[in-house]
Amino acid sequence: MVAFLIAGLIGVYLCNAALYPKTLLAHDAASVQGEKVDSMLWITLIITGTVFLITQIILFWFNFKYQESEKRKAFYFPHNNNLELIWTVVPAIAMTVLVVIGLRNWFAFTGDPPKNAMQVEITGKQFAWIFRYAGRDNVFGKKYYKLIDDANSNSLGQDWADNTNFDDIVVPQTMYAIKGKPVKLIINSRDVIHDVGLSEFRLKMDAVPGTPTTLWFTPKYTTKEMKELTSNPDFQYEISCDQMCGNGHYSMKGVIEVVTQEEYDVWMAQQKPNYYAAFPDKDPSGKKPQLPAADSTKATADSDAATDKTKNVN
Ligand SMILES: [Cu+2]
Repeated sequence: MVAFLIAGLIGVYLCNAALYPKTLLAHDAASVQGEKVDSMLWITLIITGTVFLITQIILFWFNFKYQESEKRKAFYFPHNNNLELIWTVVPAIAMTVLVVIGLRNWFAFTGDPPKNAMQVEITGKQFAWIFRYAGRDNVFGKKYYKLIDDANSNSLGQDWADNTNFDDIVVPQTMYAIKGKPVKLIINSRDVIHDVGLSEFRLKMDAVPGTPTTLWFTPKYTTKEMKELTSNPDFQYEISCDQMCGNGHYSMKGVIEVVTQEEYDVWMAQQKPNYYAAFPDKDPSGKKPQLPAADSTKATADSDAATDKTKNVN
């Protein structure tokens, strides 16, 4: 028993030394909110770790010390109210404190973001992510799932009868966020339940068809800074789908590019409203629109088709 105890504790120490650098805890959270998640995790680990060590040491030591012996007779000790009270009340208080801290953070992350927050709509589908920015008017146009039409540059089902849709920008796979600026994600799904998993930011939220969910956070480091912090030149902020959503689940990866305000402005200025992808003849620049790769098959809907579509919508 004593040998098991010592070998076990040494094993725990060695595993921790070998594997800790590979865990996310080896570098700090990349969002302000993530720091609170980390602190909750550490508090939980310290409380449960301390209890684990004390109880395991006592368990193994007592097994050894009080092993069967001819010279000793067992002491009959069936019940003690004080002991029962202590080991019920102390864990109950500890659990309550942990749950209350967790709930407060949950309501903060899923509640209203600060006024200066930007908003990005993120929609999961089998097996990719689609992002939408509200454009100049700051209003997301109406969507309707029956209008989803990948062949005609309408991967989100934007309702073209609603003119707040005309400036909405739709981008596949990679979204842009700004260092130090809160970003609120409005999370949707086109088909099954997905999950926006943001391990570097220490947050995640399910994407549920028909029920938008939200989450907001403030990125602390740009992608470039994270490459240096993690000493990994290929570092990306990854959105991993954290719900088993079908046979392509493993490949459902999105990217968040965190940049400075200036870099963001440059990027945003290059984006074209999705309306022009769906109706190229309405594009004032007259150039062939740059389309998301997934939709590029259809850049050339002629104007008749475009007019028909508007009628259908109406
Ligand atoms: Cu998924």
